[in-house]
Amino acid sequence: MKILVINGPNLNMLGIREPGIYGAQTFEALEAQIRAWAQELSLDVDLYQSNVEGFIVDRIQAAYQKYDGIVINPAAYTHTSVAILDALKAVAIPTIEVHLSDINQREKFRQFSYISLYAKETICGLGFEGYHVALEHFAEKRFVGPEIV
Ligand code: CA2
Repeated sequence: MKILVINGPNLNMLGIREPGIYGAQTFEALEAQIRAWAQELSLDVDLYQSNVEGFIVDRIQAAYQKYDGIVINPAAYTHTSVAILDALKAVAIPTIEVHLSDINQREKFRQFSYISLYAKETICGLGFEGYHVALEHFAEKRFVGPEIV
């Protein structure tokens, strides 16, 4: 099973500032952890990070018919990006949204997610473990096959 993990803007800065919200571990540690979990779960995983909305849209479009699932932390684009929502709908790949922090307990502007309008599930507030839970959902084949929403 092929899974694409996408991380959005500023997540590459993890561990550098705001450890109280996002933890003290680096982005490199997160990517290493995701690769290790994917291997344990026998998932074939590709990782992508970008600070640029259009590049994320391009990567999602390039995933069309090539992946069985997407795990995405769109970071700040969660709250603003109809373009990323539309790209996910266009490729119709089952998607799980992950956030390190619990966006529902933060500022009002973080409490709405465009991506949740498409995602099968949104996992919030578990830190790095949220990506593990998302990968487990795919490994357990909870969401199989494309759907037109
Ligand atoms: O909780 C999450 O995972 C977020 O997607 C993280 C985003 C934020 O905009 C979302 O509302 C929730 C922020 C990404 C990382 O931002 C950093 C800021 C300073 C230092 C390190 C990372």
